[in-house]
Amino acid sequence: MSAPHRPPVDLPEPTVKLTEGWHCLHLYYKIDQAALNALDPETRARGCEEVEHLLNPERPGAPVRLQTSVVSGHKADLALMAMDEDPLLLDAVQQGIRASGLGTVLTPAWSFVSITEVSEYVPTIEQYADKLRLDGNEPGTPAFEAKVNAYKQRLPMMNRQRLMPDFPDWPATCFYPMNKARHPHANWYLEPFSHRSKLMAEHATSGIKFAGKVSQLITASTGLDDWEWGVTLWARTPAYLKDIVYTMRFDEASARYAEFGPFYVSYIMSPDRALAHLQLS
Ligand code: 76R
Repeated sequence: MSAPHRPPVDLPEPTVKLTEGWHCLHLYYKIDQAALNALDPETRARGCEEVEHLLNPERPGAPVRLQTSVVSGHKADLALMAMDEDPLLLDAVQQGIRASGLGTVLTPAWSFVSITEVSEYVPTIEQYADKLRLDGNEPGTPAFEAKVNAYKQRLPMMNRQRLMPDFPDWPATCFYPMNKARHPHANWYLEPFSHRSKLMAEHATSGIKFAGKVSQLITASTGLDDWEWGVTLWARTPAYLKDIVYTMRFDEASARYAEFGPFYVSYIMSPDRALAHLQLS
């Protein structure tokens, strides 16, 4: 008899949870007015209560992040963004909507599945020190050490925000998926790491100029959905959404290599306000 199969020791236990970070689900719904007209008043009232409860981020069993917003334009009416270590808690929101009294009314318009990650282009402490040196900072000086130490202090917090993000308290949000091109004359995946890293550093430098105006969350979806990343932006005011995306079009990482899917702009509201705004409740 052959020996029982033993996995190599460094593999995690089989699980739907991530070894680090969270699952992320963006859901978009359209309202079917004919289905709404067909609901009896009790089902409609019950449906609103059920959906309001389901979307309450404070309810027991809610995903650790749950955001409701109202979409501008005809692509959709209602947008939900949910994150958790357990993908089934995210799916439970989707199934809860479907099974609610408003299940025939809130019809799926689009969805996007992704996970959080720390990008391979986030500089390590050594890479950060190298960059300071290249920028003309003198190693060994108190100023140099202070900068390196500040980055050392900041990095764990920054990585935590990438993997388990807090959502900013801003009213406007935009979501779109993107790829990096694989064309004969612009193939991101054939570029050496050093070149990709240089372009992403330039990209980050242009992004940092929007500190206080826009907050971004890049979630990874290669192998999970039809695009490679999801870009979630939150802005203090909607014009900053336009400003940042326009500005980044000139970064070589975007100008040469980025491909974009549909853009969904939405305004964040509490679930009860969203249902009232959508004239469901
Ligand atoms: O995570 C970090 O903040 C470190 C630097 C950084 C990385 C690694 C960074 C900074 N980004 C990174 C990775 Mn970004 N980002 C986008 C878009 O519309 C477009 O043209 C592109 C969509 C925006 C608006 C944006 C904003 N970024 C990535 C990746 C993953 C690439 C990979 O891993 O291969 C993508 C797809 C992507 C796209 N980026 C920033 C911003 C902003 C505002 C910043 C500065 C954040 C800050 O430090 O304040």
